[in-house]
Amino acid sequence: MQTTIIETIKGDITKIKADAIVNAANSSLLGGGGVDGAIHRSGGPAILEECRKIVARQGGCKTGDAVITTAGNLNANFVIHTVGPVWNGGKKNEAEKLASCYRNSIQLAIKHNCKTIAFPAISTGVYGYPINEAAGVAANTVKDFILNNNHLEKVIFVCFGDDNYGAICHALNQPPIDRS
Ligand code: AR6
Repeated sequence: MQTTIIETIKGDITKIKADAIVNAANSSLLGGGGVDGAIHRSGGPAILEECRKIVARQGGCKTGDAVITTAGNLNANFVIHTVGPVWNGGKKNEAEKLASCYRNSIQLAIKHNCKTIAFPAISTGVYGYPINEAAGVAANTVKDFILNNNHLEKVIFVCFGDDNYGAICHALNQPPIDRS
């Protein structure tokens, strides 16, 4: 049985080559700051155009859900837009909602025959999810998923900063690599 590789890198997700890259969007799907802004800026207007069509059809995207669009000019075939939970102290099902983001994004990628998917650290920016807790949810959810599913070749965690990178390496039990 083929096994899925989990790779952790420090960098900008808009530069990553993967079948699908994931966007930490908001429920309006109409763009924002952070990684969302970066993806729309680099990918160009085709992404927003498709987001608008999805909004017209289904009225946005709920927390924990995911939708898929073209990746426009990016080095990917698709952008999967998922909406992470806003951190609210941890007692509002934030962990379950964050886990749903990872699961639903992977399921959507597989449905579209993707073999590689790249994730940013969903919810850890504007939405305020503590970095270590978020890394634990991300690592465990992806590990659980690929234990019972062999459709993906590679899952890439793309960390913008050292803190996120260290947290995800720790959560995955992978030694951090210093490429500086
Ligand atoms: N590549 C990889 N990671 C990035 C990049 C990048 N180019 N830019 C930022 N990050 P955030 P959220 C990291 O705030 O917390 C938006 O306005 C960043 O360092 O982008 O889920 C949306 O429209 C952080 O670790 O997303 C929503 O309104 C992580 O990506 C809201 O923010 C997520 O930070 C969503 O908030």
